[in-house]
Amino acid sequence: MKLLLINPNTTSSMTEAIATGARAVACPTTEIHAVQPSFGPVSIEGHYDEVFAAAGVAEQVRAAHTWQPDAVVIACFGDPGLEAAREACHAPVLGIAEAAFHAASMLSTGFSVVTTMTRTCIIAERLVQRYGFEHQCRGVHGTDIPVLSLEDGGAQVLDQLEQTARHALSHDRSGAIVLGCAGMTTLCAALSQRLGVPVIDGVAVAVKFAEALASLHLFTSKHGDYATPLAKTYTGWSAPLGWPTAQ
Ligand code: 2AL
Repeated sequence: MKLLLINPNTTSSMTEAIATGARAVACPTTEIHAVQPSFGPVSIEGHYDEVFAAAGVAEQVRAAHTWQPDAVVIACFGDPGLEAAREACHAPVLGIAEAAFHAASMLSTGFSVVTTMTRTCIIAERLVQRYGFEHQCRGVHGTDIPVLSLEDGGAQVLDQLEQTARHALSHDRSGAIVLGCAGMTTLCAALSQRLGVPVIDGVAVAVKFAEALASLHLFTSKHGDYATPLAKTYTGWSAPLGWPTAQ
């Protein structure tokens, strides 16, 4: 199968790290095409960043149309542009936060999210509400580790994530940890070993869920609000992103 993996930020080293993590868990027959937007923030750490990241996801979904992916994964914990991508695609589209919440709720009665900047906690909390996981998510915890420090942060980053996760497990009385950033994919195995509880990397579970849905020939419903976007003229810098009549 062909899987389009979108890193919604514009840091190519992060796109590569996410792609490496995704390929490590994917079936040998899964071809992963990892992309990032041509514009937008180098990391997504707030509402303002997220607006441009969502537009970047739309751009990449449009750009990959001719490649005809069998599934799409949006690899940022805010799931930017998820519903827009579902309108634009026939293939299943998965966000890593939504996928991680589903996986965590199958592995424990309650989970905690450990994320990057404390200011992003509200984004995860609102996704918990939107997706209906209020009864399973027992807390969202910021570490104030910037997204781009995850990559080369070394032992200090791992120690800080472990410390926050241990606090979350006891404070929230939760049984599993959801990693709240795609950039944490490389740290999942080490954290899992240290904590001895399920540690869920949304990138990994989204890739496996995507493979499962695609192998069952399931697709995004075009009946109702995920119908293909209306053909429309877009103006200004977004002009190339308007939905054409011939799609
Ligand atoms: C993220 C993420 O997954 N990628 C990014 O740039 N920001 N999420 C986060 N909570 O920091």
